[in-house]
Amino acid sequence: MSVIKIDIIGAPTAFGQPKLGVSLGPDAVRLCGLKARLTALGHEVSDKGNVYGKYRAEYGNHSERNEEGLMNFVQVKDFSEVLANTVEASLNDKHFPFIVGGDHSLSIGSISGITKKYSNLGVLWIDAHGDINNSDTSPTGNIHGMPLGVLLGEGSRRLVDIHHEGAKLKHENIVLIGVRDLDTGEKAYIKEHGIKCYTMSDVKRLGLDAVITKALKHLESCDGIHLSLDVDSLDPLEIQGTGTKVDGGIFLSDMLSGLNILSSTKRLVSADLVEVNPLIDNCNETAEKAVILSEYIFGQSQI
Ligand code: HAR
Ligand code: MN
Ligand code: MN
Ligand code: MN
Repeated sequence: MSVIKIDIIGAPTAFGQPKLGVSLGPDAVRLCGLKARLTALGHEVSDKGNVYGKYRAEYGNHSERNEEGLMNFVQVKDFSEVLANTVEASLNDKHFPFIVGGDHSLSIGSISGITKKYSNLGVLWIDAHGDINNSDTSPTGNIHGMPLGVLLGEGSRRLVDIHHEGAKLKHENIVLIGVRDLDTGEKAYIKEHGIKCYTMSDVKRLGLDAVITKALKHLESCDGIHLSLDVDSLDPLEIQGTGTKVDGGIFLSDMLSGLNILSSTKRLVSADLVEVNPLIDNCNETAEKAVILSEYIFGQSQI
């Protein structure tokens, strides 16, 4: 197995959603031995610590809505800029940025950093949700429901232009997997732009292995692949510690098999692992499972 120079980047933001505790996700995952367990696979792992902007989610959510209807806009924008710089620096060192969250709004920052280097980036978005709202379609104003929308150049200009101007991703370079809770505006947007989307029904019908294989084929011409893995893609029977659980998800054993296929292609250049919230968990089990997911992202296999 080839050695990967992994930078663990803690992204303790909670400003993209209203629940307390998701900013503690990176440390909850560290406590389960993330660095040691990835090192044990033979990789060179460096823990870069947590990224902080001007605001600390641990001191409470502000829950301020701006004139575009965006919650905690100032905090999310600030955090995204800092995270994008950190991620870009990691890629400049020729390392693999592994961003551990934190709520899913962090992908605005991580992917903005990555696309400075990979201009034709492919993204596998594994999630119960589409996260493809924008300031016009969002029913909540919570930015963790909008990262893909923002990265595609939709909605608030000030979010879209984070780190470098304009859209960071192309519609044809995104594949959604495991979705089962889409808002009306998201469904319309996905249809209108022909975005590749494997819903939970597709995953049940085809199997996750086949879905991942098809997704990789779809992203064949991309210059790199980023995995954005929301733990709420997993079934709530197995994952308690996350803020927006949706029944009927992917089971851990299936996910590990799918990740195994993904990691063996060696096309991944970066990854986010998001929405671990230890305050609504059962004895840190979700963080433990997040570490198991991480092991498979980086090439653990059953033999
Ligand atoms: N679609 C809803 C919204 O936009 C809920 C989004 C929930 N998102 C996450 N991330 N948990 O996937 O508000
Ligand atoms: Mn180095
Ligand atoms: Mn998400
Ligand atoms: Mn989700």
